[in-house]
Amino acid sequence: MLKRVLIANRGEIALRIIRACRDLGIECVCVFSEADAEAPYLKLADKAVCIGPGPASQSYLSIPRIIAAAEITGCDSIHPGYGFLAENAHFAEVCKDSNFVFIGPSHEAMALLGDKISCKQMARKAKVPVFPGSDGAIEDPEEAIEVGKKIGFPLIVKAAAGGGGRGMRVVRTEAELAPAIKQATQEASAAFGNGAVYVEKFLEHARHVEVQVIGDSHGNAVHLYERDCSTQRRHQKLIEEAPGPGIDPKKRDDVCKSAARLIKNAAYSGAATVEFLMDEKQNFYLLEVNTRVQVEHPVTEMITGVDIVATGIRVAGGEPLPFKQKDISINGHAIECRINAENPDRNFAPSPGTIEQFAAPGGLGVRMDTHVVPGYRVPPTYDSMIAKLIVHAPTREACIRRTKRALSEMRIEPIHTTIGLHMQLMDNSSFKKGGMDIHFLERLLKK
Ligand code: MV4
Repeated sequence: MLKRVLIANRGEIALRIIRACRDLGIECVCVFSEADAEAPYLKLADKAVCIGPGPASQSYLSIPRIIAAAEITGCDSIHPGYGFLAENAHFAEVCKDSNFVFIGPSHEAMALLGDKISCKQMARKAKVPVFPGSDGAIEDPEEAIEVGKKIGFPLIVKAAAGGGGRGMRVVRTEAELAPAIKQATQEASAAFGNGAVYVEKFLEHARHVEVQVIGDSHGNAVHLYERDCSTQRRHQKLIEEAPGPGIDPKKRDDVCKSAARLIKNAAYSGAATVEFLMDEKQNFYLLEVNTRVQVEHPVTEMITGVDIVATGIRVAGGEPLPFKQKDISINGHAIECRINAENPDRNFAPSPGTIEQFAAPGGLGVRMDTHVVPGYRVPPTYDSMIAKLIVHAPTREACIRRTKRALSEMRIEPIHTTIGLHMQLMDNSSFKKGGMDIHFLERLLKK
């Protein structure tokens, strides 16, 4: 059992982890940068330690400073949250070598699944559907041309070390293929220090369906059903929901079991998300595995009743999963709206500043995960997400109505936010029908 967790993150997810530690009766220490020195959630931790100046490279991304903070405060474990160092296998290894439990997978499992080429190989072995394409890394553009001849265009070139939309290139003709591979290789070497690239069939119209999974160190792996995250702009999700609207129960079973099989085969411990693209016929193909707790984990918590963050902490401490697959079922529907300090009318330009008026919605089925309080100053230094509204109801229709009700109760002023856009989306006919694909929001914003 873990006794004291160092929280190596900030904002709403730091608060989410503080709450999980409190619920488990575990102590927690939160790090902070000079830009977050006044943040109110720090008072809710047992202790808070300043680890450096605002820029993340000198604070939340500094491995020596975080390890030093854990040592000084007598922590036995480190929770990375999401973003920053959460998917850095070197950091996970340094934690272990410094005798701290990393709350997440082993660095080996993280590296295996974090590399998209080895992840795809693992998936093939586990009989998880992947896009047709090159067997592994492309050594010579000729190989990719052969793939193109065999499976046809369009293709997509992806970097093994990429992810979340970074290091990708769509190729529509054979002539474009060799230059695209050359460029992608150069960019990937410069950006990730790993120039390995691969090609696969490019799917034009698809939904983003991802499966929440969790494993323990005793070989157990359970899925917590899927989320639909198709409503996104430039790879930034805006709305997530669970379960995925319109997914056939047979397909659901198939995609969720595939995800659980993959992490079981990888001997994975902790929470993970297995991302898929799903076409109109509900065929699905693996995209990548996120080896961390995700921003949108609350919608899954609402429909399953599982505390994903607390469970991740318990399995990191060596406990077996406290539930079996048969104990997990879907109850109702949940929608998450990301509230960002951005101006949708100015191309989503960041809108930092002091929040003078702040009113959070409430009532049955309404959850706000936020570190914001009245008078909070949103620093310009970090990600613009300031709150997540999570709404639960018996059906999707009731959930949309309740989300509108909650959005209408919410007040965040005078900064610009995405609240108005969410209100518009809840009234959008395509959204109401559940007919979104990954290009839906960008199409809508062009109009
Ligand atoms: C694809 C794809 C189409 N075909 N792979 C983008 C993020 C990264 N996780 C993978 N991505 C994509 N991979 C094949 N074979 C389309 C995308 C994609 C996308 C995926 C999920 C959510 C939004 C997206 C937006 C544009 C492209």
